[in-house]
Amino acid sequence: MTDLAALPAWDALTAHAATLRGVHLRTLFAEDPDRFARLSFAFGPLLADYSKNRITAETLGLLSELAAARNVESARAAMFAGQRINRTENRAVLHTALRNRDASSVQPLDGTDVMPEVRAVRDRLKAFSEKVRAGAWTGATGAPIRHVVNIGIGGSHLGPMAVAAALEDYRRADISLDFVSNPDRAQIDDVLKRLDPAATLFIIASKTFTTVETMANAHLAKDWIVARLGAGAVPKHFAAISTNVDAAVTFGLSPDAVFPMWDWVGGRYSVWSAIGLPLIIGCGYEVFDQLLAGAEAMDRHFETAPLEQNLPAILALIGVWNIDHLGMAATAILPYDHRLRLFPAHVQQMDMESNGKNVTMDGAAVGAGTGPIVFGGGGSDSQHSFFQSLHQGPRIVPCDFIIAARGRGANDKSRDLLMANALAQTEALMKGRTAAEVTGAAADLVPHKVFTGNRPTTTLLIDEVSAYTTGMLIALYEHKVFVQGVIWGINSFDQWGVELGKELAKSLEPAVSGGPHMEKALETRDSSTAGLVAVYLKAKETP
Ligand code: G6Q
Repeated sequence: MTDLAALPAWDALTAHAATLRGVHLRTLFAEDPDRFARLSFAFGPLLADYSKNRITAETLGLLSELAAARNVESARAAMFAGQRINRTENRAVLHTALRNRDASSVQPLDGTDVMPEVRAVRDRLKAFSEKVRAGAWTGATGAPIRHVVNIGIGGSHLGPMAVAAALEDYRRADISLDFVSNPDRAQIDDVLKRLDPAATLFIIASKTFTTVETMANAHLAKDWIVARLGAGAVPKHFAAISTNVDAAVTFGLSPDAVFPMWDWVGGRYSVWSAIGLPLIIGCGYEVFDQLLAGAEAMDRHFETAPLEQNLPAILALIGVWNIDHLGMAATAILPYDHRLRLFPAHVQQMDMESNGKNVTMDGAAVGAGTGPIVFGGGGSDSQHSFFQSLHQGPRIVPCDFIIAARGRGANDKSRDLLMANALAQTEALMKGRTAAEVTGAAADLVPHKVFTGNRPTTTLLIDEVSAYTTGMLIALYEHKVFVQGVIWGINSFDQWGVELGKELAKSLEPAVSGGPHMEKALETRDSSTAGLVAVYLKAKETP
């Protein structure tokens, strides 16, 4: 693979960035009254305004040349065709098949169509969730299910949890939904003390069914059921989603309540699979289907639109420009909508786990900044905490503002307040405030009240937070991350950093538990790690 720096398009972008360095966004807006119209994009219920980025028509032209030089279109085709583009794990990447709702569509993988299996699992999810919702799948005592607890972590947790928050207005009020991920038993204990065991269904969500945090919580939940309802109750109070169906059955689950997933779905891309079961029970299959429909619409757009009119590609290329040519290493995701408050955590995992890499597919150094540091939070709350740094900090952080024009339910003044605040922030970050514009301040205070502005933002305005727009938004970010990975030449679909954590924790466990193998487990450890283990062992003995 050609080095990025050796590409004429990369050089041209570097030179172009130098010419734009002294140009303020205020000037770009003043010079072009049509800037918003030219640099925004409407797609169904979503409008993306990227005009408040430090770009011109020339920037977008050069970025298109970069995309052509990196063969983004053929990489996109390879993903949709089910090629094994996750080369380090020799896997295809087919989360798009999971939201393919066209009854006649075919998704070949190594010569076999995966769609019949996908449809069969959807049918099973629908039937199972309907039984639970109708009270036909009961607990062991015959009580209807009134509490669902998802036990998972990472990709088996963040996606469904973020979507559950987004779809709160669709959820049945008489079935509570909790998400447990932390092996600190304080979390599961806090949840369990509110629940009636006879009416509780646990969903063990684990692609591998070996993740230690998830398995520890699954065993705590099982012990809790067994202690209260007896061992025979387990099959009625547990469901599971895994590629490791045998392990789930061995755990004690009824085969009817085990739903498969496939190695061609990455954890962070799996909310569309059976991992969506808590959502389906909470909201009903039709709502889940609308989530898939929104994502499917984004897929068709991404798959077919030329890159210059392709929203995920445009946002991806602007991101590369900000990171690599303007030197902005982070990005903030700021939903001004309570329902989307967990969206930043999901995007954070999706982006940082996918593109937080420094070698190309060929194992060479990327030679550029890759995936940004992603953080964020609900816009209104964040405005009263870390926004100070976004406005006046020395590091410029491009921000995505996400706003819904309507609330589902109450369309009162609160919506206007959200909108006014979000737009005011994007305006302030763009314009800043010069010393001459500071009024009524003593001279020594003026520098404190000056804002440089020229800070890039993108605004995503949706009509409302529906299942459909939630699906669209998530798929938009997934494809954006994909395009960026292609530009950097990295594999966005492995996660060796996560695997490392899993391995290391396993090797340290004998040391921290102070068992007979402690000394062996500490033999090769550095003095800091060994020292901390020693202090820990002493502290845990102290009453
Ligand atoms: C996601 C990652 C990671 C994974 C968790 C849970 O893409 O691979 O976050 O989802 O480690 O893994 P299991 O689902 O196998 O328990």
